[in-house]
Amino acid sequence: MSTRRLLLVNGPNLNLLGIREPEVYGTETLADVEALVARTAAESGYEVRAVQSNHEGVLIDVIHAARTDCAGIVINPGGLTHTSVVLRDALAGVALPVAEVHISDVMARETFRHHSYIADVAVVHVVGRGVAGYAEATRALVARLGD
Ligand code: CA2
Repeated sequence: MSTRRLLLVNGPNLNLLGIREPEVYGTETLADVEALVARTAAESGYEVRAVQSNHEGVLIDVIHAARTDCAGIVINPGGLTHTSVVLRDALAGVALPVAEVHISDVMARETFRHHSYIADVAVVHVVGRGVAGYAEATRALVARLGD
C-alpha cells in the first residue's frame, strides 16, 4: 500500500505569518496554514507532517526523510525560492511530486522574486492566492497521486 502522508514545508520567516506584514501575507498564522492543509489532505485520507524552519539545512534533512514515508511535498520555500540551488537539488533528489505555493503574487513584486529555482522541479504551482492557495495546492497534488 502506498504511503498516505504528505510533507508540508514552510521556509524561512513564514513563522511570522499573521504577525507581521498582514498587508502582504494576510492575517492567518502558520498554525492556521498547517491546520488548513491537514484538513484538506484528510478529505482524501492523507495525513500531514508539517515543518517550518528558518534553516536551510533543516529543510534539506526533512525533505530527505520524506523520501521513504511521504507520497508528496507541499512547499512554500519562502525567500529560498529565489536563491537556493541546494533546496532545489534536495527536492529533485527525493523524486516525490512537489507542489510549490506562494501566498503573494511574486510576479507582481520585485524582479528578484520573479525567478524560482523550485518551479521546474514542481508539478503544481499556486501563486498569489493567499493562504487559501495551500488548500488548492494540496488538492491538486493529491489529485495527481491518484488512489
Ligand atoms: O508569497 C510567498 O509566499 C513568498 O514565498 C513569501 C516569502 C518571499 O520571500 C517570497 O518571495 C514569496 C517571504 C516569507 C516571509 O513571510 C513573512 C510573513 C509574515 C511577515 C514577514 C514575513
